[in-house]
Amino acid sequence: MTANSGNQALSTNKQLLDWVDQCAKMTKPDQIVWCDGSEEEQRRLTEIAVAQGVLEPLNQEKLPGCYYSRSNPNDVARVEHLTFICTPTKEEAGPTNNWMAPADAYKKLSGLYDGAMKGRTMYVVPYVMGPLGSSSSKIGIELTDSVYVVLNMRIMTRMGKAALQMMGDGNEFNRGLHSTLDVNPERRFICHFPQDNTIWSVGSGYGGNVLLGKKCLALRIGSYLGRNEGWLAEHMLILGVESPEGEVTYVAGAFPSACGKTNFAMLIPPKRFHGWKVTTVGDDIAWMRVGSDGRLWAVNPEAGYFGVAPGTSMKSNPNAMLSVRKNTLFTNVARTKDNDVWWEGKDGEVPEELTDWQGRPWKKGSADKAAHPNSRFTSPAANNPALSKFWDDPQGVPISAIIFGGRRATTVPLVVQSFNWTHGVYFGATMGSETTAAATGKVGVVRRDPMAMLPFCGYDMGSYFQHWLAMQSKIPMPPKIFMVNWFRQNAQGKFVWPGFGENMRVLKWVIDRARGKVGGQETKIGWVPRPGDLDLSDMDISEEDVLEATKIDPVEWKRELEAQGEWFDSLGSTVPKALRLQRELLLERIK
Ligand code: GTP
Ligand code: SPV
Ligand code: MN
Repeated sequence: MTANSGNQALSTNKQLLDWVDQCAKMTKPDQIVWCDGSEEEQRRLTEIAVAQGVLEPLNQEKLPGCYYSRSNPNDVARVEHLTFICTPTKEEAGPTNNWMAPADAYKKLSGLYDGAMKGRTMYVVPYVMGPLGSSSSKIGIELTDSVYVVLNMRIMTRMGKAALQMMGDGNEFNRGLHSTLDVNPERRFICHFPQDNTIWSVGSGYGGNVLLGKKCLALRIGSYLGRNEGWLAEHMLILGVESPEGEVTYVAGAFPSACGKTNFAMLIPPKRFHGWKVTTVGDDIAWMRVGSDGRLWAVNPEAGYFGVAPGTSMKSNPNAMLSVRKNTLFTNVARTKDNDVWWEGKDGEVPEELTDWQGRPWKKGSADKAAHPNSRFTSPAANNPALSKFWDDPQGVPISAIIFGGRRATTVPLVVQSFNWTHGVYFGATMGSETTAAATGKVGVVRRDPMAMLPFCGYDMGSYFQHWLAMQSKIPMPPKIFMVNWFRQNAQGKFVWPGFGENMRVLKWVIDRARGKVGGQETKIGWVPRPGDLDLSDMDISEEDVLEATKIDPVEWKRELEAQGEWFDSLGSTVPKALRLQRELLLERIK
């Protein structure tokens, strides 16, 4: 590529031009290319990516418009230990985030950015998070030297001219700078400057580290903006449940990474629920604001799915399988002889021979996984057969229920409804996942992941809980809050609840409760379905497993509440008194 062969700036916004110029002076790219988001551009960039070996075409007959990418084996997931919140004080970032002083972070990363784009192209990627024309949406510009990032951002966000139009001459946009550098973990940092609406990412080329609109802007910076502006930026799926009569109820749900959001958002109800339909609004992130009608309204800031491939099959998630048949980028999955994709848990026979995610020959029966466990597909929302009519609606959808779900082998029952908003916030604040017998010596150790936001909250966790509590007074008609657990295990380590499509049975109770259509039974930890309330007909599950899945064991719960107290202690003095009081009340009840 020749020097100065870039294109004309697509904006006359002075602040934007100055900032791009500043970043170019520091990183010294050979050329600057402004992205317009057009199909022509996508074709051109795809050709460049193929020529560079960044993308490889897959079998175009089976998978039209699909390409394959392999990341550096040292760069296969988000790096929480290298992710920093750079607020003026450490207290603002709180005890659960890594912190660097802004001046130190800018200095350190400036050193790494110096000349980092020599011999490379700097792409200027304008994008909108949220529906175009929505007052909830936010604009970002990502400067990146990775054509892979550009092509992924084009699927995951509303990318191109529309963002520049929305921005006009304004100065309110997120400034994201990304350089892949030499993909060395020693020189990898993901730094957030909430006060400056700025993100600096170096040394990675993968997922949430580099698709800056996603976790960095929509959650870490988003949560900070949400607190200041009175809304919620959450790691939540959004789905609609449509009854045979056509009544639609919207539900948002927080589950930690790789704990089932995409699966739940695309759920296909079992035969028993003939006439019922679940539609997807979003599978990972929800931005929620109070509407003029007093309800909580949610938009999905994203435009695509960056979904976990392993475990995805026509049995577990048909809508995801149908979504990845065209115009999809696959990263770190395995490949078949005829250039199709494969991963553990995909339908059909395990192929005799594959090329694994590192490009090595792989044979059936090998102890190594052929696809990386965090291998992913990037596909446009428009591909999803279950896509909600309202997924792109500037107003969003009104949320009737919020579900918090951890991955708990013990203690937490299939479903519980909170007594009230504060108790519901308590559910979210204390959720987590348990290490299982698979990890020696650590059975039953719970890693808390409040609201599934532990790696994504851009400020102090106790203050975030306080923001959640304070939202109550702003929402005249708040959603009901539930806690679920699809992952309870029996003594043999087997999941007692079949999950996936069968989760519809729980979802049905949740929406009926939210609409006041069904009763419940009060227990010491919340409301649960009465015997018979949960529709278990035509289901392949033993009575014993149902009991195990729904059991509330006072001994386990006493231990749990004590552990929750230690969790709050670890978060320090900003944990709201109301949540500590909530714990004491629950402990009194359980004793
Ligand atoms: P991120 O994209 O990382 O935020 O993940 P996610 O929350 O969208 O998780 P996803 O839906 O991709 O699910 C990840 C894995 O969880 C799947 O491969 C399944 O193995 C498992 N899983 C999802 N739903 C269920 C369920 O209902 N029951 C059980 N037992 N496992 C599930
Ligand atoms: C998650 O880890 O929750 C993801 C994947 O959704 S990433 O975009 O890499 O954060
Ligand atoms: Mn996620």
